[in-house]
Formats: sequence, C-alpha cells, structure tokens
Amino acid sequence: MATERTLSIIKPDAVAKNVIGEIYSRFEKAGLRIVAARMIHLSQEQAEGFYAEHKERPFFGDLVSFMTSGPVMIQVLEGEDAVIKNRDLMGATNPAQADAGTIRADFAQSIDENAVHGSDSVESAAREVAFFFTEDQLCSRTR
Ligand code: RTP
Ligand code: MG
Repeated sequence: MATERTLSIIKPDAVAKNVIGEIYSRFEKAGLRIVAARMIHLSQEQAEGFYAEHKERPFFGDLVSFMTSGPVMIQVLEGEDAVIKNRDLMGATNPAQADAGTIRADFAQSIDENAVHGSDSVESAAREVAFFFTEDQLCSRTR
C-alpha cells in the first residue's frame, strides 16, 4: 500500500443539498485525511480547463455549465491508496448503477448531477491537485 493524494470535488448539487459534512465524514471514516480545502464558484475558464480531457465529448457543454452553476467544495484527500479508496466511496459515475451506500447512490440524482468528482489515477491526481493548490497549501500529515 502506498500513501497517495487525490483531488475530490463536492459538486454544486451536493453543496446545494447541504451534505458537505456527511461526505467529509465518509472520507474520514475510510481513513482519508483532508489536507487542504477551499470553496469556490468555478469560472467557465476554470471548469473548461479542469475537464479539458473531455472537451470533445458530447456532454462537455452540459458538464461545464453544471460545474459553474454554484459553488463547489474542493479538497485534497491523503491516505493509503487514496485514489482508489475515494473512487470506491464515490460509486459509479451514473448513480443508478452505483452500489448501495456509496456517495453517488445516496446523494446524486443523475449522471450529469452526480455529487462528487474524484481523480481517476495517481497521475491525474497530481495534475488536478496542482490545478487548485500550491504545494505549500497542502498540510500533509504523513509524519
Ligand atoms: P468525475 O470525473 O466527475 O469524477 O466523474 P467520472 O470520472 O466518474 O466520470 P468521467 O467519465 O470522468 O466524466 C466526467 C463527468 O462528466 C459527466 N458525464 N456525463 N452524459 C454522459 O454520458 C456523461 N458521461 C460523463 C458526469 O457528470 C461525470 O462525472
Ligand atoms: Mg473522471
């Protein structure tokens, strides 16, 4: 097992539902530490830049407009196998297919408004963490 960092975003739908604390509790109960956090209302440029890998996909416009529709809570999670652990907590992209007890099964309504984002690999995590945070803003607690 390796100590990793991953980027998590609580999307506008879940912020509007006032479930930030409930989602944070799931991270903490799974042994993930929140080592940086900020709430922001993404600009169009930020949302397009963050999701640039999807820019040719048919859902890109809807994704950007949803992600800019209200504030998001962005955090860096740290812990053993943090990337896959967070993806397991999140559940499938489409909440209709997400396992019971996952964040998306419990808080998401549709594939477009699916409550949370999580980095999908260690490499994506490094890029996504750096998109929102500088290294000195991460309060690592590995020691
Ligand atoms: P995320 O990046 O937000 O953590 O989600 P993910 O890895 O589970 O899914 P990804 O394939 O990276 O897609 C990013 C977001 O785009 C929306 N999406 N819509 N309508 C569609 O077919 C579709 N597919 C993806 C979702 O909101 C997804 O979270
Ligand atoms: Mg993704």
